[in-house]
Amino acid sequence: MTIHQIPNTRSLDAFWMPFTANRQFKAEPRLIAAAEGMHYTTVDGRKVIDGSAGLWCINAGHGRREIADAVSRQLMQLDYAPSFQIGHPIAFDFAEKLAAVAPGGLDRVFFTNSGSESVDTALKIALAYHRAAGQPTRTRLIGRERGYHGVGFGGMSVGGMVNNRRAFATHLPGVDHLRHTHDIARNAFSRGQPAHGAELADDLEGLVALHGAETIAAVIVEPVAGSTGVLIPPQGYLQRLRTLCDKHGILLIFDEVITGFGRLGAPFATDYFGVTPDLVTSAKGITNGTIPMGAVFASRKIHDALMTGPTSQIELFHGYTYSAHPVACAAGIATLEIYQKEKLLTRGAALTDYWQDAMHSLRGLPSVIDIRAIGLVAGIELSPRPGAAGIRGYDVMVDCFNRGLVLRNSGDALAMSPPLIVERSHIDDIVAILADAIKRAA
Ligand code: PXG
Ligand code: PLP
Repeated sequence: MTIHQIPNTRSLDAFWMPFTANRQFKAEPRLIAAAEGMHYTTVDGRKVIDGSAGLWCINAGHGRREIADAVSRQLMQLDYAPSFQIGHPIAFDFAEKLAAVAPGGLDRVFFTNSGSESVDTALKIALAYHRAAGQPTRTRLIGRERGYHGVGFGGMSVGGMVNNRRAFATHLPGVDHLRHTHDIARNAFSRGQPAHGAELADDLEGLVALHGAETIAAVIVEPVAGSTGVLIPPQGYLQRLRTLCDKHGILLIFDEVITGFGRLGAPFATDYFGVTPDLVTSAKGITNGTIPMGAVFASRKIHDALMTGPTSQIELFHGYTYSAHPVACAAGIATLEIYQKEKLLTRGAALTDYWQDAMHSLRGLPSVIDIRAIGLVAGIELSPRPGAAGIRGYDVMVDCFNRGLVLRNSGDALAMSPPLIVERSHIDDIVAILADAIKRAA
């Protein structure tokens, strides 16, 4: 299958790669040496278009000088200072700037270092909130099938990706799941939000009837599920979930690690869908992927409920050594400035029709059983080879890499989320390479 063998002189043995088939990769490595704008350069000098914005994180494109300069200045001015009982100004500055673009006005910001940490933080805030608000029996957490919420024990437990769960027998107790909303039989080849499936939100009524509302702390969902192949919420689904959470006193958490910072053509999915949760998790695009960072956005209702008791008391016993790392804050401020100057948080809205048309032009190619796109993200689902689920998707991913395109495959679903600086000509390149690869993998 592979047409391109990378000359490799270094040992690949020591690095145990994350979420990778290590032995397969090391037998035929794909190595990237540099990046600029919309493109990577491989170690052997080939230009490859970045169709997935790194891992959904390089929203302003690669090699942004403004971020590099801000990071370099910050390293020499204040490389590190703690945020436990001592502070540094840039953390407060960055939080204020984030509060100004906060999803749904959730303007209290808790810093983490990744999406997984943001998820575990949000789940813990939800539990602490109910305890502070006099409802300590609300400890149950509800996730959704085919959800991805990172790899911590909390996120894994509420997540619904089977492979991420089954090797690790121990999960949080008291977790339940809504059914996922993916329904090719009714919704294949929908443009934007599919028509059918809002009633799946009523699963929450069933769980309330089963467990009792007084035991349920929070529901966490991705507004658009990314990692499991770009699953777009049916029309009315998120609104219904919000209504049911309100009815039963349950907090709603949107995991916007992927959808945050402009992916849908609005600053956050919260803004795009006009549904405001109680907590929003983010990471990735917050620093344009340059320095690891994440943030949880909380409503004032939640934040203020915890600001009670003696003022000498630590209100939330939670935090990371690197929460609000000054270098990450510097990268984040420079990133927000680029987003604002280049209007990247809403740029996708003007391109979304072109993007939709381009993706839907692949309809009719062999093995393509569904295409779904929203904002600047798309999922293309291929039929599995008989008895070999996921192999066709993997083959297309490798073939694309060899011919100049990076995309992600989740089994036989291909996912694309280009940097938000993408131009029409790049979209044309992406579709051309992808169409060829899909034909070859037929
Ligand atoms: N929540 C969501 C919705 C995510 O998409 C996380 C939490 C965890 O974030 P960290 O920073 O801990 O990885 C994610 C991460 C892929 C892919 O190709 C997706 C993610 C990460 C790596 C690969 O689908 N999403
Ligand atoms: N493990 C040990 C032994 C530690 O001392 C710490 C932090 O002080 C941690 C884990 C947590 O590390 P972090 O704050 O970077 O998440």
